[in-house]
Amino acid sequence: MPNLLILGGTTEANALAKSVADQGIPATYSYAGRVDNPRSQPVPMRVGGFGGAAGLARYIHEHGVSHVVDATHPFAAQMSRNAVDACARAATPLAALTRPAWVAQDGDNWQHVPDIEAAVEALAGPARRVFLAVGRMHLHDFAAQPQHHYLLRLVDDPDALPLPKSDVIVSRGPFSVEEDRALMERHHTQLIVSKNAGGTGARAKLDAARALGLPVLMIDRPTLPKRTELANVTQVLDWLAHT
Ligand code: 3Y8
Ligand code: NAP
Repeated sequence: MPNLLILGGTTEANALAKSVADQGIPATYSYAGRVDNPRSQPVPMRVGGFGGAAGLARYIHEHGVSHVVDATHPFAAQMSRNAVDACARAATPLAALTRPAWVAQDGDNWQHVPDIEAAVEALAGPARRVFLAVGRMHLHDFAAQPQHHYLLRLVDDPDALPLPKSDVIVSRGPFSVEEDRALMERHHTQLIVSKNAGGTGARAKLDAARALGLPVLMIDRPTLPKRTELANVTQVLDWLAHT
């Protein structure tokens, strides 16, 4: 019988957890502990870092983990690198459950930038009303462009904010096009800054931007190490059965 470790924190990880629970496959769902109240799961959860790749390798050994599925967010690059390193050390099968990057469609007005700092540089210039939908962890980077009026969407109430002119919406998503369109109209948004997360949970703001004819500053994904990549839960269950 496998003993699966799911590195979670995404819609896809949640779908996998539901599936393995339904099938009675022993699994543990792992959160980093980034937010106050992470969504509960139908399998046992653990919260917090492992202590680098060495810590993860130790966890795998001590808990008799037979397979690791990295279903973390495409921007959780450090976790993904650690998983590749730890599973190589522990000789434990690893597969990533990923989702394709978003691609611009007719009517989209996207400017691609390679990373967060390039997005900050691209915001140089006269003050605008910017919907900064990149979460909390990188807000301090944008303090380099204090001239804008920012609309911030965060999972938890922030304590201190590094941006002088900002409105905060506390909401964890998944989001809807109608809500995101109304939100941007209410705030007279002129530009959206988004990570290329892919998936369904965060794409509403892009469809709303298209409908409103607004430009998007799209932050491309970090490069990740080579590893087995699977596209859906069925492929993961098949991989589990044959690895
Ligand atoms: C802690 C665990 C589900 C899964 C929900 C997905 C969808 C909604 C869209 C916007 C973009 C953003 C952010 C976002 C999305 C899903 C998914 C996704 C983006 C939770 C969750 C955890 C986190 C961590 C959080 C980060 C932040 C990023 C908010 C749970 C809700 C902006 C990424 O306050 C903080 O410290 C937030 C930190 C990492 C990025 C950042 O840099 O701040 N996610 N998000 C996970 C852990 O502890 O291990 O409670 O579910 C999960 C989800 N967030 O179906 O319910 O699957 O992508 N999460 C981005 O994509 O740009 C919001 O507002 O439009
Ligand atoms: P990260 O920068 O790649 O990871 C930083 C450190 O956080 C890791 O080295 C690890 O600590 C710990 N960590 C990350 N994910 C973990 C997990 N699932 N379980 C246990 N420890 C974890 O990660 P991040 O970008 O901060 O993302 C953190 C969590 O939020 C992940 O679960 C991710 O799926 C979710 N998330 C992130 C984003 C995003 O935009 N980054 C969006 C949606 C959801 P140790 O080195 O101590 O092991």
